[in-house]
Amino acid sequence: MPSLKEKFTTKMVPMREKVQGILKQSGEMKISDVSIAQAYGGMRSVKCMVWETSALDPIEGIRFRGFTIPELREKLPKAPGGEEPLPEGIFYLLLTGELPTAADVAEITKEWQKRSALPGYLLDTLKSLPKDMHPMTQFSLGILALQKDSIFMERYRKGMSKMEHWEPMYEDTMNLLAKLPAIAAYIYRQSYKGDKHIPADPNLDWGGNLAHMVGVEGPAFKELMRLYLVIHSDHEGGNVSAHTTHLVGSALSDAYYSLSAGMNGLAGPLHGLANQEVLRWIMDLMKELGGVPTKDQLVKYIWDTLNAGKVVPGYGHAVLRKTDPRYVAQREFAQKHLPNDDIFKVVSAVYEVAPDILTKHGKTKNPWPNVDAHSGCLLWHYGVTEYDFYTVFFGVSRALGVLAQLIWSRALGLPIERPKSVTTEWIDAQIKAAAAPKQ
Ligand code: AMX
Repeated sequence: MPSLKEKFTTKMVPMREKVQGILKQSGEMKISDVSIAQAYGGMRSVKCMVWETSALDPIEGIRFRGFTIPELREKLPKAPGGEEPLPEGIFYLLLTGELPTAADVAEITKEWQKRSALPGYLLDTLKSLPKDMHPMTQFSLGILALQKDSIFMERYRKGMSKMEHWEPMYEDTMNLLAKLPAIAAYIYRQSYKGDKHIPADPNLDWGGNLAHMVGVEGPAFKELMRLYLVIHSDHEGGNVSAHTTHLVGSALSDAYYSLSAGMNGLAGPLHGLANQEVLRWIMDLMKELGGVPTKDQLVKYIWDTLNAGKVVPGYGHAVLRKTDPRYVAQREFAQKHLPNDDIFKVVSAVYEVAPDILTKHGKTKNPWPNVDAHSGCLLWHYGVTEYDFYTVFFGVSRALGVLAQLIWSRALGLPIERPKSVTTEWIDAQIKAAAAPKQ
């Protein structure tokens, strides 16, 4: 059986040739056109970057290398006795474009276990941070601290050809991914569990071990972690965490610099931090209304949120125009494992009324829930109630996709990213020139 690295090289060589051929034969063909509204409006729908690992359809949602979430829940290898896909499998798929066998996945589990020990200097860095520092800040700093061991930077200093860049990027990615569950769990236990830490279990997979080291035992939470880490892994290239990782990496900054930067973007409330904001909003709601609300109470609460000029967290999306399939997967998990949970009842009740209210409100282009509307309710159910931590789980998962793509970006030799910006004065001049009578 070829190792993951060997498998990747069999895919890389023909792909390089393919891209070179495309550029040579069709490089001048137009695939996008940019309006003034798009330039001011966050570049929505402007097709100007390449991302191999996943693609997002506004109606259908995400496909990872062509596979939908229900397909992956069926086809990716599972833990013994488990029903949810292993995150090691999605990493194999994102990197190679092929579904892994159980043996492929077992090899990645073993490889990541071998590389998972946290160096003393990293633990000292994490220990030195204020206990009340936001977990995402700690997470980003922890990833950045590991840059000291960057193989890419060491090899770059010594001198390597551009065609070799992917190889140290692969090694750094494997080292970094291997350590992320332990970093996340360390931050969690340091911040909320009296600095008492739980060592990894060598018999567990990557996601199962994250559940174990956080301190929640039992098979159901391990299954949740596996599903969670699979579905949050990638969402094509234009979202803030993916695009940031890609942009920073394009300067040949290594995996540590790039991912740490991406995590700073994930920590924004309009992006990954929305998962904690959803739980905060639901907790405030339940406190104010004395538990699970009636429909009328909930409708009024949502209107009050909107009339106060705030967003309904977990609803809306820059690309999606239907219920996020990542929401649906989590809803199915809740229906199976925690159908009578009070917070799940609130999440479901919001789903019944919020799309209609948001449509009547008339601002958002997408009144449907995204991934973050559901995840917190599941984590809370199993006892992870410190919702400021939730985005760290998202970050551990998102690393799988953005780092797989970073290896591809170096394999394809993609250049430093440098779009053209313009000033309002320049735009004004274009408008005037277009309106001027033709000579
Ligand atoms: N509640 C209230 N208003 C909303 C809204 C919501 N959930 N979603 C969008 N709007 C508003 C916008 O704020 C904007 O208002 P403005 O014209 O006054 O500026 C208007 O509707 C148009 O926005 P849009 O084009 O529909 O969305 P967008 O592409 O600009 O932003 C997103 C997308 C996700 C940031 C936005 O829907 C939002 O703020 N949602 C709530 C936060 C959230 O759930 N974020 C997580 C997204 C998923 C993820 O990245 N993890």
